[in-house]
Amino acid sequence: MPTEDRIADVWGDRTPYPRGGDWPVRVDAHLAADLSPGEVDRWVQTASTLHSNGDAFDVAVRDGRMVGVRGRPDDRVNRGRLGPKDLFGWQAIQSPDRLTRPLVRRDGRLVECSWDEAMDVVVGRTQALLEEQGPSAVGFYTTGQLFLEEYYTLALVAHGGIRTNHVDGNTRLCTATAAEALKESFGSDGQPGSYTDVDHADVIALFGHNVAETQTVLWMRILDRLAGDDPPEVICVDPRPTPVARAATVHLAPRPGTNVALMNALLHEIVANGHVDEAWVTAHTVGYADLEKTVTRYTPEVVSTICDVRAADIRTAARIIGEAEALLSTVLQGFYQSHQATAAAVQVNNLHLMRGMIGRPGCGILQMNGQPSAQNTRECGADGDMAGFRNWSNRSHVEDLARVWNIEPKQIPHATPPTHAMQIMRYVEDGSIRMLWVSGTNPVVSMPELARMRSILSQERLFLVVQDIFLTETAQLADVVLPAAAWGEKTGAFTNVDRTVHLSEKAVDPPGEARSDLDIFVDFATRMGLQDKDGQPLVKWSTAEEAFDAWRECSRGRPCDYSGLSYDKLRGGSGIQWPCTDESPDGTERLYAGGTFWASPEECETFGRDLETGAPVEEQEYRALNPFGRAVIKSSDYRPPHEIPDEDHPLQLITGRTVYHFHTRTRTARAPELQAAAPDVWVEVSVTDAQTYGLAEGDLAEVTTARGEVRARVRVSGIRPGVVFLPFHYGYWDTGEGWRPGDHGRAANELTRTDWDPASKQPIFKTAACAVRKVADGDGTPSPAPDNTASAPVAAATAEGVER
Ligand SMILES: Nc1nc2c(c(=O)[nH]1)N[C@H]1C(S)=C(S)[C@@H](COP(=O)(O)OP(=O)(O)OC[C@H]3O[C@@H](n4cnc5c(=O)[nH]c(N)nc54)[C@H](O)[C@@H]3O)O[C@H]1N2
Ligand SMILES: Nc1nc2c(c(=O)[nH]1)N[C@H]1C(S)=C(S)[C@@H](COP(=O)(O)OP(=O)(O)OC[C@H]3O[C@@H](n4cnc5c(=O)[nH]c(N)nc54)[C@H](O)[C@@H]3O)O[C@H]1N2
Ligand SMILES: [Mo]
Repeated sequence: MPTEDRIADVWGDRTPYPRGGDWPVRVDAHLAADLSPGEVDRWVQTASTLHSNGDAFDVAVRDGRMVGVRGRPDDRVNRGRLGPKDLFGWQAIQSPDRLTRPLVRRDGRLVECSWDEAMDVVVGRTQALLEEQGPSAVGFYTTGQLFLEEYYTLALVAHGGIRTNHVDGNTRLCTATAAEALKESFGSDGQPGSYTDVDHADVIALFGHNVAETQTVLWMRILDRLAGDDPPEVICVDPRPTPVARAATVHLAPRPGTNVALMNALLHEIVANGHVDEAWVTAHTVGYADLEKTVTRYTPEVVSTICDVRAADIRTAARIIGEAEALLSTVLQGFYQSHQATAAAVQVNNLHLMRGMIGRPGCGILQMNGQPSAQNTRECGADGDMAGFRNWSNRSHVEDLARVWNIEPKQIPHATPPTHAMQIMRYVEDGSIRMLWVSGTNPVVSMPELARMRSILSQERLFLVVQDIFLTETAQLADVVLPAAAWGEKTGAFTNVDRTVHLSEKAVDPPGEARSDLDIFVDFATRMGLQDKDGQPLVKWSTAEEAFDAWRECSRGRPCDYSGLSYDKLRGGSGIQWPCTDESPDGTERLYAGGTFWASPEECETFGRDLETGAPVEEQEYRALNPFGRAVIKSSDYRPPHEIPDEDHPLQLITGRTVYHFHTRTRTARAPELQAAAPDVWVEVSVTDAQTYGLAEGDLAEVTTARGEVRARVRVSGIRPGVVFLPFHYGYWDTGEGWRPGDHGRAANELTRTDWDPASKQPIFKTAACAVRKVADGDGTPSPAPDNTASAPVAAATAEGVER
């Protein structure tokens, strides 16, 4: 099919395959208009940085410019397939409005300057603050979108050089819960499963995960199984009629924020139906007795009233899961961005542990990541974790990292837990963090409660450094803006959801004076004169490959062991899954194949937390659980969402994504095909609520919470009654006007609240109480919402017979 049609036909043609079969190759490609493959100078190997799936492809280069992309048929992740953002998103990199020179604020305005001037200002301010207040004055807020080498360098500079523990990533908003849930159950971060589990599963359950729009190629794999012999049953848990819900055998559409109750009912049924693998549970886990007791109360009838889901549907889903021979589960933001995020995600792990379904073909758990390199932020410790999944509370782990970095253990701050992003912002607000260095994230659009974010980040007393490829909403508030080289303009490695490591090579030069994030961090370390304990430079590398090799050593012997990988090995062929060592030179398909976990007190990444309060578990308490090599089953009672509807705000607001845009759209809005497919914000309401509030398709509505208002045109969709959905992609830069106090915004985060899950500290983007009212009639045209996705108009959905 012509590539242009891949905007309308997101998933392309089917290549069916049977259970246990090999997923066929299908090579997707897109070349700039009027170019033929023969006119391409060279193809350069890379993978997608517009989601977490790790789709491998080559970039076409002609006359020093990117001119297209082509999927890599040999790669284990995508076998040549690409999604719409992969096919069209690269164009943004060559947008004429890229940042090309550093900027500093003079007399209130950002003006261009040289790198020397910019770095002098940054270094001067850092040194002054260290002298005046010490490391606690300095914070770093990074991303899940740089390369592994960049995070590892940043983690070393921040933890080992500046010695602050105010270090986190936007992964806090994204996959902090994935990490926490894996640590709680298995002792360490690291995805147990593999994408090849799709090939073998007879049941695939998706919990709060719209994979069809957010990892389109993984969904193509599932669609191809559904079109082949012996297809799997699909269970979908989502309050919206997503494409996943439409393909599901059972769609459970719970009230937002009731996931733990629903999970407990499923677990209750697994127990009641005798579907627990008791021998496996006894041999490989601790804590089951508690869970059995906790779930007794959660009968389908009781939970049916909490979640507003039919008891019969819960029973059907539980029976399908209980009778599965090979269950694959995925979990994402519908679970993670909620008040009981970790508690809910852990119950999915428990489902697998109770059924002994882990570590064998088809029996995968994917506590999904979202961003392309979120996994690396966590592995390298740029999110505040200790590099290599080491344990902050384990003295010998701190000593071991100090050995790798050649510094004294006491130089690595570890007396208090690392500061999470929401707390970093709080410290900035109260003035104790006086310098914040933001790299690769746009918090003025993506963090909760934007009025508060704007006031925090525009304070006079704050020294704000923003390192980005565009002059974003956040960069506009900075004191210094550092222009970064983007993906395609620099080399580095990164790791997808199923631990597949890809190399991304430099294809073209960065614009103007833009430099890679790696160069910038190394330059900062050099100018600061950061040293190890022998007076040698703390950062001992300058190229990406040297940084990668240093990381291999840091990861050696840890769960995320990269010691057997090298750039050479990652060139050509397929990406490779860690752990990759001398003993497993081709990588490792599944973790925990032998039912032994990274959970012994000596090895584990954390002793865990109380899921309800977030209080850390002490080492003695953890030892008493006796998890030596055994997984930990942690149960949890359901608690209602923190903000529940009332008279003034009778509806529930959830927020999320559409297939065509990536986050704050700095890249997708600059790709014409993607921007045209979803040009502006909309709000989804149910037929019932449309009637109650007198709303019709295309009307202009105002959505209000206790934090603010957003105006958007109405899409009447199949969303469950009582729930309103806003995409969070739309900030203000391409509306041509900046934000002014009193403006009605269009960013969903004007409405969300400053609140988080106690265990993972991930903010709650998916439950708020809101009101909706009509502001003006529509002009007879439909809202700008896409018609072929979760936001499909209810009429179209009915015409296809796919009504909820
Ligand atoms: N097209 C596209 N793809 C992306 C991204 C993007 O911006 N655009 N971003 C990437 C990133 S960083 C991430 S983290 C992932 C996110 O990927 P997803 O988690 O799949 O995306 P979301 O739309 O945030 O949320 C998923 C679903 O959660 C449902 N939901 C809301 N509240 C609840 C609830 O209380 N319970 C349950 N069970 N479900 C609920 C929503 O209806 C929504 O369909 O996507 C990645 N891929
Ligand atoms: N309401 C609501 N809010 C949400 C969510 C939600 O579902 N609902 N989801 C949350 C989630 S899961 C996420 S991941 C966040 C995402 O939130 P953000 O991280 O703020 O979103 P992005 O737009 O991806 O921002 C990445 C920035 O990095 C820049 N960039 C790209 N490449 C490079 C590079 O190589 N170097 C540097 N230095 N910069 C680069 C881009 O231009 C962009 O400004 O949003 C969160 N916020
Ligand atoms: Mo994310």
